[in-house]
Amino acid sequence: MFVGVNRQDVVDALRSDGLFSGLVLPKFIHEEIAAFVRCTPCFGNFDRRFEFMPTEHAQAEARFGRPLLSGHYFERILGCKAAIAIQNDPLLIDIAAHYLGGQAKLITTRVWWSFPTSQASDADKNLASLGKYHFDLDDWRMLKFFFYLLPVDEGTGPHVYVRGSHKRRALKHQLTLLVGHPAEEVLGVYGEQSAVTLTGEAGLGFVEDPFGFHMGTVPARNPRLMMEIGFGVSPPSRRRFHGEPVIR
Ligand SMILES: O=C(O)CCC(=O)C(=O)O
Repeated sequence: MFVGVNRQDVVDALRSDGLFSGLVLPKFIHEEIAAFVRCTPCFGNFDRRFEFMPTEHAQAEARFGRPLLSGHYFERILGCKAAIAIQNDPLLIDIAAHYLGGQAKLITTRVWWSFPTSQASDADKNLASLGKYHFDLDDWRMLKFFFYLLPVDEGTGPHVYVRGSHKRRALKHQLTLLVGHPAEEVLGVYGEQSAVTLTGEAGLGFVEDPFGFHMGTVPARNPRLMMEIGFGVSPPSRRRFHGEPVIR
C-alpha cells in the first residue's frame, strides 16, 4: 500500500525523533473508509449510550444534552474492507517488528471523529486525549500509526508530537502520575521548536513512539476523522486507555 517508503528510514526517524511523517494512503482506501463512516452511527465520548450519525452531530448534542467531543466506531470499523487492508499491511508490522522487536503485535485499530464543540469539560478532553500533552502507558513499549482520512489544517484539531521527547524525559515528567501536562511546562523542557503540528491532506499517515509527549487538539472549525493502528509487546488486554475493544 505504501509504495516508495523505506522501512529503515522510518525506523531510523523513530529512533532519533520518535516520529516519522510521510506515509500516504491510496486515495481509494481513505475515500472508502470516509464513505463507510459517513453512513455508520458512531458512539460519542467513548460511551455506547450516545449513538448518533456523524452527519447529525449538532442534533445529537441537543438530544443527549451534552457536548460530544468524539465519535468512535469501535468494532464497527471491522465492517470496512479498506480499514482491514491498512491493518493488515505488511509494512506496518515490519516497521513495528524492527522498532519494538520480534514480539511486536497489533493491539488496537480504531477510527474516530473529533468534533468542534464549544463546551467540552476538561474531563471529556482528557478522555479524548485532547488539549494536553501526555504519553501513553498502555504497554511497556508501543508504536502508533495515525492516518488522516479527511484533510486536516490548523482548524481541524491537528495532532501534535514533541520531537525527541520519547528518549529524554525530565525527572518531573518521569515521576508524575498526571495524565495531562500544559504546553508551557512540556515545551519549557524540550523547546518550542520540538513541537511538530501534523497537518496535511486526506490520506496523510505518520507513525510515532507514544512514549514521547503528544496530544490531539480540539477542532476549531471542522471535524477531524482519524484512524489509529497500534502495536505493542504484550498480549491485547480487554480494556486499554481509550476503552475501545481490542480488534484482532
Ligand atoms: O487524537 C489525537 O490526535 C491524539 C490521540 C492520542 O493522544 C493517543 O492515541 O494517545
